[in-house]
Amino acid sequence: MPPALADLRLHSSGKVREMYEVEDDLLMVASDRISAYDVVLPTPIPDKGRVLTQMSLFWFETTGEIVPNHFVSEDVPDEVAGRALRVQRLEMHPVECVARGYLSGSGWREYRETGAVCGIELPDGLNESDRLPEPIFTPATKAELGEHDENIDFERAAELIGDRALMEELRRATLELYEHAARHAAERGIIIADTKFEFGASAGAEVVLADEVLTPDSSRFWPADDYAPGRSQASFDKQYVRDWLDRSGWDHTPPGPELPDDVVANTRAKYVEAYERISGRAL
Ligand code: Q0T
Repeated sequence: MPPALADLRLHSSGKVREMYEVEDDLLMVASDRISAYDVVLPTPIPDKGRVLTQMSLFWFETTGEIVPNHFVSEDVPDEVAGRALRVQRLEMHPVECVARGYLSGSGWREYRETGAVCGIELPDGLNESDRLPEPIFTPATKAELGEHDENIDFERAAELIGDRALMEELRRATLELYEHAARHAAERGIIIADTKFEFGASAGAEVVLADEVLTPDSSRFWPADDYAPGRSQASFDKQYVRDWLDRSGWDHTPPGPELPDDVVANTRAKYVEAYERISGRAL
């Protein structure tokens, strides 16, 4: 029988999720909190934690041939049932492993300023949101809470990891996972523009996929039927929230405003739709 959440020690907490210690493992708990413009809003989105957890689980179950992962079981305390996973505790590798198939966010910003992203030279004349000739590996260093991750080149990432062969394995796993997931999602009408992975080492394997994976919180999901390069893209999941916030006049300083019921309901429906389209499972 799993313990009650109140009896577990907090391991770490982020803006929208927490990790607890359970014996030799960790409990990864996703909340219904949502952030927009880097601010956690006061209004939760019902079932968001369950959607993100079940989406990670779908990918853990379907990418085990590409790379082993930290998933152990869904045997979790009743109060977090469906929105928590028991995972293997790993020695984390201190580099954020990002794959990009499209030019957006910090990738677009860096390309505009330098013509390259993380030291990878790209063709001239690319536009915002363009699909790249092939997916690229763009590592970053994890920032302190409140700061943004810093893009670094492969050589700097290898120095931080302290093992070039291991860094090459992390790049290979990152690009294989992204290519597999992006192809799967595209067949279901969702563009995964980019995604961030974290890896760690276990006693048995140097490269184990950790964290939440290929969710709308760790990736950019775009609706394929609205895709048009040359501008920023609608977010599959957060577009109702962003549109409403933009019209609210909020200046992006905390605290954010309470969301109206219709924005909450529409946003919940988009998360559920993303999960059901990608997994083929009902929530
Ligand atoms: C980690 C050991 O703390 C984090 O997020 C805040 C909720 C990120 N983080 C995860 C770990 C993991 C994982 N995942 C693992 N399997 N083993 N540490 C460390 N930081």
